[in-house]
Amino acid sequence: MAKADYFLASRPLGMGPYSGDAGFAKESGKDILVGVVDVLGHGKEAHEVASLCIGFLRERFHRDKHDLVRITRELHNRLRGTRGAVGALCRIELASGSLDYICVGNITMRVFGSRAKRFVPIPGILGYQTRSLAKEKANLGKGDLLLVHTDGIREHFGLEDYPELMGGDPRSVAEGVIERFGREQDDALCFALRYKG
Ligand SMILES: [Mn+2]
Repeated sequence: MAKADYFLASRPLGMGPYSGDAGFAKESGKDILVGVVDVLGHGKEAHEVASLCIGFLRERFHRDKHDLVRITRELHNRLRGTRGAVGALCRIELASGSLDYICVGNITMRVFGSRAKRFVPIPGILGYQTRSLAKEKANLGKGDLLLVHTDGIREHFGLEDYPELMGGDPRSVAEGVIERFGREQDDALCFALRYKG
């Protein structure tokens, strides 16, 4: 049985066609790799930079998925001269629920469940300036829900605002979070992962 279920949902500003938010999630042997970016601004130009980020990350993770600090620094360098982006990278080890992550700038990462946690991002903008980058660690418990979302979604909601969050499958959760808490003035993207232990 799968150790985790996950889904990535997005909704471009004004229903599209271009979004400056982009993400990917990929199972790779014993782990799941996740990347989420929010490029500054909106529209076609932001979308092009977002696609560049995801292309870079996919290719980069294919070569080496362990050194998140190095990958983030390389993405930072790759984005110099562009409008810049904020972003989060995660690697979730399926057997243990161990989560390595780096989150730079205004991206929300939260865990709901037995090990509820709100992660504190490193201040900065990839392509411009970041504080010194460091990988951080957390652990997911059985049944925990990890959310990674952009600032096109209000960050201060709780279980009381969305009680179905803990029982829902990742697709309904990711889509439901955008529907309920998405801001109309921005692109929105939400990754949801349920760890099944
Ligand atoms: Mn945004």
